[in-house]
Amino acid sequence: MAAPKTALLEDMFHKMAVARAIERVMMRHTRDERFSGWWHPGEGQEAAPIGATAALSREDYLWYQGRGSAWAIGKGMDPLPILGDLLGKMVGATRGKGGGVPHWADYSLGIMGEGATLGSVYPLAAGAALASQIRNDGRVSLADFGDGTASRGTFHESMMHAVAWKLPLIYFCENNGLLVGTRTEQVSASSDIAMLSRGYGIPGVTVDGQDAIAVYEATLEAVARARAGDGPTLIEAKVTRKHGHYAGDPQHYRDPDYLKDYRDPLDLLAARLSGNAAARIIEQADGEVAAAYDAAMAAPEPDVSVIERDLYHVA
Ligand SMILES: Cc1ncc(C[n+]2csc(CCOP(=O)(O)OP(=O)(O)O)c2C)c(N)n1
Repeated sequence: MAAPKTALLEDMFHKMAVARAIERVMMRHTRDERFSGWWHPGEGQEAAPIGATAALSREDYLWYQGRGSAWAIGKGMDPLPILGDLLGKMVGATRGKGGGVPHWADYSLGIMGEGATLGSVYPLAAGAALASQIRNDGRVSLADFGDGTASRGTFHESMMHAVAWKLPLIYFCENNGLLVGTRTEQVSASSDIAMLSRGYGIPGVTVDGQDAIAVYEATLEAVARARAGDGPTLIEAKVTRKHGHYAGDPQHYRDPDYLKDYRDPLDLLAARLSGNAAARIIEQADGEVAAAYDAAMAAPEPDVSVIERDLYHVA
């Protein structure tokens, strides 16, 4: 496979730096007791979403699970609608209805929303993949989930049909080894999620989830397979959850030295950029996020006009 071009590497790095800056804003905002919602930190896990979404086209469908903001950033969302939702403002992607939890969606970018009820992403993504297959529109669906969520029945139920019908679908697991404070091997027959693919006869790919380029290349192959009509791929990105399950989590369940082998995904990608590109991009990203935060803070609260928007109704 040809090495990714400089413009792509810089774009991925920029998106990772934006997601990282949002992390800092949200951690600070939570510490200052100004945040009424729940922030599930994604720091350290940015390479997996950014590498994976770089391999998707704008039209492809994404369902994400909701740690950090990098899936939405990777798929093309700006920081303002993200922060706007977290802060419960009209400028948010759902006009503040997320109210502090990540429910960003933008159908024009293929961002179909978060699977906050864990395991909901699989049948939704499989349904969209089935629609794409019927319409023959060439779109691929990606369902992002955590290792804990691989144990949901919906994983297997959707997989049965997705494999039988060769749906253009990617099962993308971010395996950080933890579900809240429980280690995966305490509650699951296997902590290697990729091997679940064996029962279904599809490729199960394990990739270094700290390395955005490795994730990008693995996802490109899965996308090509899906578009060619060869069906689903299961990708398992091994990642590190740097912080607690939620901002403020005291993490009594972890050894104090759990980060001794930590490799930061931004550092790994920065090493592939030339000159002062990394420093320049970080400064730019920090400025963009600071401006978006100020704009979101200054924006109006949702008013009653949004109450009935985005709801289904039967006429
Ligand atoms: C059906 C359902 N059960 C429980 C929860 C509460 N919950 C939120 S995140 C989480 C842990 C998920 O672990 P994992 O899938 O490994 O993702 P991670 O948090 O590690 O990114 C749980 C149990 C939920 N949101 N939905």
